[in-house]
Amino acid sequence: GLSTRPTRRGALIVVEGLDRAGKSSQCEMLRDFISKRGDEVKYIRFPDRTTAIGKLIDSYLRGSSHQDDHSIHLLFSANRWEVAKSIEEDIASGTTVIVDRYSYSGVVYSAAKANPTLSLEWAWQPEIGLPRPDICLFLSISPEEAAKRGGFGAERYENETMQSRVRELFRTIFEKQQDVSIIDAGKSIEEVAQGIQGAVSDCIARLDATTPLRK
Ligand code: T5A
Ligand code: NA
Repeated sequence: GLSTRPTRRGALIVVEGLDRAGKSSQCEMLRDFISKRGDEVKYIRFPDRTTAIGKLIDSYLRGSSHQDDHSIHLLFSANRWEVAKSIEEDIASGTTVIVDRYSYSGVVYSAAKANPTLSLEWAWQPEIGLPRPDICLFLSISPEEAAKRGGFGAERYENETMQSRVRELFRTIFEKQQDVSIIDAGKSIEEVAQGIQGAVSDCIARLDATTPLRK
């Protein structure tokens, strides 16, 4: 008919992984891949350092300001909530949204601090109700491979202690999590992209207009 309503909603695709796993490079390639299929697509990333909340996070990550562990955790979460509605609207109108880091980074980096009152369970609470990804691609890389991609930068969390705790916690949560594709991110950029494209194509093929976006 003449309806402009899409026959299929967009997909919510999350890319997660350790520092230097290649998330941003792969998100850009995935955006081009989906666009070439003829689908509408958007690429967003967290933290979004451009908003008022994002500026507080940016200052904290650069080491220019201090925040209580719980407080910064809630700011990272709030930084997702402030765009949750627009993600839902995009998905409903047929646009696929690729998200570079999401709740999984949120809970893992905070819980990795080993603060006795900041457990994984505590960290999950403010994430409950956010749009849930249709697929999460976890880019897995060994510390040796990651090290080949350059040394740590100056930002908070870019040190061996944090990174090894983060690696352990990602493993813990992704063992129990469904809808996660673990991708060997130690391969060439092209090989990694192909693995991601296969997993995403399968996911999109399973979606239609009646598949609800979960929370
Ligand atoms: N954080 C984040 C929280 O604590 N809570 C939260 O809720 C959230 C959302 C900033 C920090 O915030 C924390 C986590 C982080 O510590 P960020 O801004 O996303 O998060 O981090 P970035 O520093 O931007 O990203 P990464 O360092 O993690 O890098 P990427 O995106 O994984 O990797 P990318 O694509 O930039 O590639 C890195 C280098 O490797 C090369 C690239 O060319 C590049 O030089 N490369 C490859 N080389 C060889 N083979 C391949 N397959 C390669 N793929 C990429
Ligand atoms: Na990145």
